[in-house]
Amino acid sequence: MDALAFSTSVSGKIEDDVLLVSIDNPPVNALSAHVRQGLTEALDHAATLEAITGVVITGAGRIFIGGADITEFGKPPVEPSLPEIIERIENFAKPVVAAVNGAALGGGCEIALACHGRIAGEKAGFGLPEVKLGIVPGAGGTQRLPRLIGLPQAIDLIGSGRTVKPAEALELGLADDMAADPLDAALPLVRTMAGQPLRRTGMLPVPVAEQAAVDTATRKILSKARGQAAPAEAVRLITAAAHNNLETGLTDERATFLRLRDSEESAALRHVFFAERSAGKVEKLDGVTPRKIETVGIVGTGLMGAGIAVAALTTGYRVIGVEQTNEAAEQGRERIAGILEKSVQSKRLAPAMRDDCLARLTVTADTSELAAADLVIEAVFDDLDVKTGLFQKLDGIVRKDAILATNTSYLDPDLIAARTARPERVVGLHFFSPAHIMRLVEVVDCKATEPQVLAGALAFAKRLGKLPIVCGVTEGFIGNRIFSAYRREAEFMVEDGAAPEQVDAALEAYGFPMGIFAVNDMAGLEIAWARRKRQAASRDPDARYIETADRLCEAGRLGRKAGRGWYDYSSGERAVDPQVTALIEAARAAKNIVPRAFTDEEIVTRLLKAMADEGAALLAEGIAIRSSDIDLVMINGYGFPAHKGGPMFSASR
Ligand code: T1G
Repeated sequence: MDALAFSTSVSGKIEDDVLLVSIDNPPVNALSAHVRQGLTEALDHAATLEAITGVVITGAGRIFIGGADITEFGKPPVEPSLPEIIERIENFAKPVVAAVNGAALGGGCEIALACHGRIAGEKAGFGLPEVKLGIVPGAGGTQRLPRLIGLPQAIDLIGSGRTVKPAEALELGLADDMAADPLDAALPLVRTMAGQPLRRTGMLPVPVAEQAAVDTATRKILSKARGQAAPAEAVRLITAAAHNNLETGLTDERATFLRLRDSEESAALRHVFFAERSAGKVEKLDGVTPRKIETVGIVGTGLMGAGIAVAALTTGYRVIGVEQTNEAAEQGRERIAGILEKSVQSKRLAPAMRDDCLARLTVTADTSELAAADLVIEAVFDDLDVKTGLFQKLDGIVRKDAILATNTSYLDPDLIAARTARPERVVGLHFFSPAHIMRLVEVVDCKATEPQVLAGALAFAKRLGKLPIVCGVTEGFIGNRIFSAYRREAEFMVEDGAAPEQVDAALEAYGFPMGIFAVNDMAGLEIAWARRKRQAASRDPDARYIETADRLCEAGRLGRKAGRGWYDYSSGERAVDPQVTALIEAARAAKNIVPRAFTDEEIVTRLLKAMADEGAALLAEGIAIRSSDIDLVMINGYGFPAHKGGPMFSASR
């Protein structure tokens, strides 16, 4: 039977007495207008042909339906709307079954929920991730999902936005059956339904749930919401489904979706969504073949090196860890094995995968083993002579086409490269600790770095599942340079009258998980102190300099680990310390500063501006490729709230 073309992206064919409808709208089968129109045509066709006893809907390629087309948000609506399609499917006279061949997300999951049956293929995934875009499901998800799987489970899935795989979908009742090829089960299923009363999801009662279970699920979601509206609204809509009829619930859901879709929070989260897909796109690398990497050498298996080793091992690379002595090598291996074991305990890693990782790991004191490495990453002490000495030694060991990557945070990688035999193969890979958990990696494009080397490092970071941001060479690259400006502005305001605890509280109210002074205490004050001492000779004497942090360090108040920093931790909790207050007052007096009051709004506005101004400078200097990259660095490396979009997005509103 020839294929029927219902629209440019929706086709059908008759399989005996079943109309098989396929959505083909690359890259993710989003429910663009022509998909919705094609589905309407297909349903009209099925309704009119007596010979057709049922319909199966599936996706072409690896995705079922990736959701509504979020590029249509903010544009004039085009009929038919998704809710219209969904209501049509649910109330269709003939059975409609979803053959879920891949990700069924957002509106895609809502289409599946409206179907009278759902078959999960082995690559199927069901999810309602709308809260990650600052919205709630807008086409029945909050009303149909609880009817199918119960309130607590629906609160968990919609509130977290996570995707469930086939086995869990079956267990939840989200899928009726599983099959390697979902069509193998969908076609027979729809035939058994023909002529029978259909289970219409929206007509099902919401199963009675233990209030305690509902409360627990709700608390878990709201505890992570941190100032976001969408998760709380989603929970409200879902719990209301238990005592509203479907129509009332759908009306409330749609109004809430439209309101949130036009909110600042959703604009920010959609900005982040698209920013993540733009990151790592480097025009000068178009057409460049990345250097092939299979074996990764890591020199230094301390906290950072071990984390990088785990990230590489769990991605499938062979890893050669190198230490200075056999004893240190053994400790390094134990550290790596310990991290893998923790991943197994937390069910993030299967035991067999752990064993496979350990089989691909060598940790040795014999640096010559790095001759086998395609890429060597140094994670040794952040000292220029130590790092350049190591790279000079590696010049005589590794192949001439091997990449040498420095993980330095503050040193100048151009200086390191210039002292090696082949500067063109040196690149920066600035991981954030713990490297096996933090997504962000700054990929530093040094002056001499060859395009294939940069492309190889970038491809490696992507394969690790990281969020790689390419940047040029400047002190602190993108993140630490902006963080220094942010910290400087905060310390200016403290010297002028604000209290550290007020600054931190204002930042936490804005959405940061932790204020900057608490962050400094957690990271430790000594690293920044050492850098300030290193820079003292070249510091601009006319620039305002705040001594307070130096005074704290001189007094041994090096942060949380030392039990005291900007705050006192002797009680186990962070507490304001009168000694610090006195120290700040003394610093003001020494400069004849009369302290003044600050509002929280002024504090946040000035700190956001300090970050955005430094970001603008990074763009002007060509260090950052695009402003959205800067937002991603601050969100993923420094706790900037994603639902505020990042410093550059925030400054643009
Ligand atoms: N709309 C438009 N474009 C999208 C899109 C979408 N929903 N999803 C992805 N893209 C683009 C993306 O920008 C990129 O573009 C390309 O597709 C490949 O994406 C009514 C209202 C589906 C798991 O939140 O999670 O439904 O960079 O690199 O890694 O209640 O895309 O190539 O130009 O991510 O294979 C809810 C979002 C929408 C899912 C595939 N759905 N997408 O991952 O590809 S709201 C979502 C994803 C909604 C209803 C509400 C992932 C994916 P470019 P990619 P991938």
